[in-house]
Amino acid sequence: MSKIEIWGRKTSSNVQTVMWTVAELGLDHVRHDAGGVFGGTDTNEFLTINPMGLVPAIRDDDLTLFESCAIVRYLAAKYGDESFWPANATTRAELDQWAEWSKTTVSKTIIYDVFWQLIRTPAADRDYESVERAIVTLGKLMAIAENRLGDDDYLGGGALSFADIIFGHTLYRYYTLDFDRPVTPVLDAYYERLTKRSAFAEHVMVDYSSLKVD
Ligand SMILES: N[C@@H](CCC(=O)N[C@@H](CS)C(=O)NCC(=O)O)C(=O)O
Repeated sequence: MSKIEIWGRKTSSNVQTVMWTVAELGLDHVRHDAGGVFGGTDTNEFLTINPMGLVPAIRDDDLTLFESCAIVRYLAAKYGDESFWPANATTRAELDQWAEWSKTTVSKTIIYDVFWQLIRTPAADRDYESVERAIVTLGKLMAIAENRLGDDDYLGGGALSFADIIFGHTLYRYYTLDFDRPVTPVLDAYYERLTKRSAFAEHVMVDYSSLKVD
């Protein structure tokens, strides 16, 4: 099997989902810096792989893919064990609903409504009222996660799955951005558990100060 090629800068949260996955699954891979200051996403060669000109994108043998969560699901289905990607359709769907909720709802709120405003938008252009509203929404979403996790170590119970990757990677930004968070002891413990995983520490806990604009 040849190395899986991954295009994307390590500061991108969407790239981080893919990097965290390949590391958890122990897959032989190489990452090419692309996007942001590295550029390289507007070449004909790259646009053939991802017509959106965004990172991440991957090549695994003859297959090329874009869209971070499609990549995570593909890698999980091909290389993951039973706990990471359950074969049973019902068990997997129960996990996938949390993955989909994380991508469409949690990520949208953390990354686009809060992170983008506070880190990637010049101070003069920030809409602090909309950020405040998004932080309130985020509190409600995290209360849902708190309730879901309950006594479980991970979204699937005792072991990490693809759903934890799609949900958990957003927590590094959630816990490191400067705003007041509601009291969520279960979620705090879950995040703490993730930070103890070497793959999470290496690929998700990536300093994003280089992205900050004043
Ligand atoms: N829905 C896509 C979004 C991809 C996306 O927006 N990528 C951002 C980085 S997080 C990007 O490529 N931005 C332009 C750049 O970095 O040059 C996915 O999940 O992969």
